[in-house]
Amino acid sequence: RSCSILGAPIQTGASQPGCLMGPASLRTAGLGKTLADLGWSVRDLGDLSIAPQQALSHANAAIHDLAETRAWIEVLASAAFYAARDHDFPIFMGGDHSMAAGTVAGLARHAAGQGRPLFILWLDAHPDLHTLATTESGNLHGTPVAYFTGEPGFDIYPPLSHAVDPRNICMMGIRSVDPAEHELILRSGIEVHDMRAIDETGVLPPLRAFLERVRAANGMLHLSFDVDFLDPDIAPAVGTTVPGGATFREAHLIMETLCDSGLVTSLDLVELNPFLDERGRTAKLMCDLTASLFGRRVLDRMTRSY
Ligand code: DIR
Ligand code: MN
Ligand code: MN
Ligand code: MN
Repeated sequence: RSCSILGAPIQTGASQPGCLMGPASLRTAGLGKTLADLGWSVRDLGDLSIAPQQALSHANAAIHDLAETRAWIEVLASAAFYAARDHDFPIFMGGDHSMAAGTVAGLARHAAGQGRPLFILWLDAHPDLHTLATTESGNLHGTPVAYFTGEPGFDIYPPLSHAVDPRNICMMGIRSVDPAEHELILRSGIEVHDMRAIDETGVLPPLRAFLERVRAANGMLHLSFDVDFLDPDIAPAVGTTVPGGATFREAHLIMETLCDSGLVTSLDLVELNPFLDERGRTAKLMCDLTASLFGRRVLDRMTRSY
């Protein structure tokens, strides 16, 4: 089977610079070779870029870098559509999480063309459910889910050709939710398993139930993986760490179970900020988790010191 890796060095949606280096860091950690060693035919499509932008202003004065982020979303939506058309399994290397507004928009268009629904597994400390009106930080990485589910108030983002049904989204690892996001979760019907729920049940029961829904609907499944889903003790290289995240084994078990299901069709690896890392350990961990998703088994795992 073929996979592609595509870099999106976008950092304008984040609170601090550094995600720009995410794709280079994942390549340096050996993402392409890791997947090739697992038997995949890997195509590196290089990095996307945007042209210089004229500033855009918005009624919500907290918002920063709107023009650049909008341009990235537009470029990514098109690139994701073609990557999904041309490869069995596209991987999008971020870059901050605002890029998911683009990747998911493009993947939703591709899925609609296949006559299949798109499901999203969102692994994150945050639900990223702000609209442009509700974001208080002005960091647009807090907005992609509201955008791609078709919430109003995104007139300045690229027009969305196909919205994702909120009932087709499952979030795990959530532990930092702003009041406006909480309200939208309750209203939208997004399935949210916060860290307390995971403490109580473990990751498998909710994950298996969601995968059954995807299978029953013959859905395509996109995994959007924010580094801050993981506990900061094992993954420090992210600008918005939140204590109490997923453990090493919880994260690998999710990837292994997703691999067994055969249902995942695309992946975002986002929010890696190598400037905050300790000798590349977070990049290596993200590579190893991707390896579990792509078929590496515990007994095959190479010895690596974190
Ligand atoms: C917060 C943090 N909800 C915001 N969001 C983050 O800025 O809107 N998302 N860090 O990944
Ligand atoms: Mn395809
Ligand atoms: Mn996020
Ligand atoms: Mn997050």
